[in-house]
Amino acid sequence: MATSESPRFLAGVVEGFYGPPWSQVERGELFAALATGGLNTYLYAPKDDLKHRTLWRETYTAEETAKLESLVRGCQSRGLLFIYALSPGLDIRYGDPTELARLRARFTQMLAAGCEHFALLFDDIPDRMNADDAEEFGSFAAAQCHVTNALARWTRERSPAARFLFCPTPYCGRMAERKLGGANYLATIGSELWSEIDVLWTGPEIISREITVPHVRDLQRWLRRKPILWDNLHANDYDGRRFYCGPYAGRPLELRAAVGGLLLNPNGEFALNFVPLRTFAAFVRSPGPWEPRTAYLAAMAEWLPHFATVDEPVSLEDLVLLGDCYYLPFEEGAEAEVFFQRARALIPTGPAPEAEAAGTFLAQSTRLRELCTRLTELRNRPLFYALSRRIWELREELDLLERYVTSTGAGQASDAECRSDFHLPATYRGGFLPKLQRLLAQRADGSFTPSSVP
Ligand code: GDL
Repeated sequence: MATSESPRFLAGVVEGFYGPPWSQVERGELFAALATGGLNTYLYAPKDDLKHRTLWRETYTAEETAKLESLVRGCQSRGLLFIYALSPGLDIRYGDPTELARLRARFTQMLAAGCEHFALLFDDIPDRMNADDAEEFGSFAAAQCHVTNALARWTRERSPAARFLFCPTPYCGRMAERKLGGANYLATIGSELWSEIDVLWTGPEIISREITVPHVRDLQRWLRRKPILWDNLHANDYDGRRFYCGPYAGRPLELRAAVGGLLLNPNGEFALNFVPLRTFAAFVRSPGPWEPRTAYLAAMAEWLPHFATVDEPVSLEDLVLLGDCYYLPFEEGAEAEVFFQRARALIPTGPAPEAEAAGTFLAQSTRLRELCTRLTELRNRPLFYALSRRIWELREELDLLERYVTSTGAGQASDAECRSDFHLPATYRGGFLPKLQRLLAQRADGSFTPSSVP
């Protein structure tokens, strides 16, 4: 079997985000991209697939099994590891043997579908057990080890080459510091979880700007094994307005030797993951040095052919400008940052800005706004549908800023007012959610305060 010579280092993608899971077609495209990029793993863990979490006890129908079987085959035919994950943590009774039987029933179905590798995930679950479990196991970590060890041993007997992964309840540095899962959680995992089982970890934070070698080494001391990174750098399920097409960044190349694997949990919209995947694959294989921006520009050039429109082609310069507006969670791309600073300098209440500065801003804004309009004519409709809501909003904001700068800028009366018939109260930035968002402002240190403009 293609996957029996399992490479130890796992590098690939975890479909582990909230929201609509990827389609079979998208997963097929993913497997092709993983193989092309020299990656070797796909971890199946779609949060909002009902049978992955909420209905974990139910077995699959014949139709569902057939779909999963075709995914397993799709991976195996390309030499990729298909790892099947189940998340029973919302309501499992850890000490109840019938619960273990249910987990085994699901894994039996997957073994029959040809799957060899498995995972149990305990992220994002209530941080408590029922009274019986508390009495039997004493700690949350011990209860999870009991179930995971039993299932992993059972799996190994049936699939000798099986890799088995475990996601702890505190799965990042901040959660561990806050003692999520109880005192000594990670130490208990280190000593009680079977040493053959790998542990997933997202870094110092859920979304980690940087992941350093010392951070991972420190964790390794607790876990008594190298963690496998579940990297949420490009995940966008926590903010429907954003997506990330910036490069894999904030991780040194040396990290590769300090971890047991690297799995990227990217944008929920499959079509938006071209650059994240390309740059991630390049990072995994890079002989060094690693220059994220260079990798980004190279991947953007490769992405460009996907932007054929019915009419005027999109230029690489325009695509980079757009990509820079949706770069990474903690930074804009260079061109978007310059654009923003320019816009900001034009908005303050002070003296009218220089005509030249306004002119530069207006030219760039028009370019970006017109690009957003041109993208409605993309031939690749899945790509456009993934972009459309975000770039619609971007276009609206650019349009307003241009009107503002034109009506209040150089040569206009000092009390000139800006009004727009296209940006009317309640329809523009309207609705319940923005109203709620205006109630509290977040300070730079992360704390919240009542907003001055409710
Ligand atoms: C999480 C979830 C993940 C989600 C991500 C980003 C892990 C282990 N779990 O906490 O499903 O996509 O944040 O929102 O990362």
